[in-house]
Amino acid sequence: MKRRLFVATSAAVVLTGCSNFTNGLNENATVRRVLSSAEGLNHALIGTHGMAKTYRDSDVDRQFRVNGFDTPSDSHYTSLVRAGFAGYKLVVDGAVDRPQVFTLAELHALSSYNEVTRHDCVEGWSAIGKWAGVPLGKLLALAQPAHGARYVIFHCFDRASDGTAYYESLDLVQAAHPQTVLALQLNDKPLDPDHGAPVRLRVPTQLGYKSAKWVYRLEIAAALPGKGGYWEDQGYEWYAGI
Ligand SMILES: Nc1nc2c(c(=O)[nH]1)N[C@H]1C(S)=C(S)[C@@H](COP(=O)(O)O)O[C@H]1N2
Ligand SMILES: [Mo]
Repeated sequence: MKRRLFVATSAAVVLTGCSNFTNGLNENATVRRVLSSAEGLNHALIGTHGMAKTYRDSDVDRQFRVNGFDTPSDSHYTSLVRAGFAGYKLVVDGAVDRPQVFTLAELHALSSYNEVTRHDCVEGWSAIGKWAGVPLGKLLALAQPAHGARYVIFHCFDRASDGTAYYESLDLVQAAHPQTVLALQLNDKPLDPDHGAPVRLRVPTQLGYKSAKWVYRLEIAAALPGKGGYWEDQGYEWYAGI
């Protein structure tokens, strides 16, 4: 942790002139302000500059394990599945200047990411998959985070057996990482319900639980609710970098 904080501090100096951010998020004044200030972000800058290793198509694992809570079985989700997610909408709201609502077709039109990366679960298994989808930075640039915005909170359809909803969060720096995507496809096929259909977060620079499945809302906020995620609220690390 000490080493990470040290690297974070030195990375902040480089960050202002970083040319890696070509996804448009830089054009937003608020995001630029957040990106150019290490204040309060600490470790997040490491993930921003480090790229997750990419693999060849031939490295893809034929079986990609399903993990976590059960696939939602409530009538809302199952009727979305039956309709091929025609009624699905992704809401981007909260501390933004331009709240957005995207249909699945609109998200597909924005899709530009396609990479083979490894998913690492904290429980000790990994799987290599080919992920395609929308760089999260693109959506944030459209929504324009408001002054004071710091985080993206991912709200999910599924719940623990006690009724607690699964959620996750990233700060705006990690959200703008070029490998942070809202995935629509795994291994050249639309996500199946078990892997988070129709839209899931995919963050290859962080542990598996950060990659929230079944996402229906991105809430931009100045502060985190609780510790920033379902598992974080049980004591797991928030940043969880690999
Ligand atoms: N909504 C939601 N997202 C989730 C989980 C979950 O239970 N609910 N589990 C997480 C964990 S611990 C892992 S390892 C991955 C598993 O993704 P997979 O089922 O596609 O392999 O999803 C993550 N995202
Ligand atoms: Mo996991």
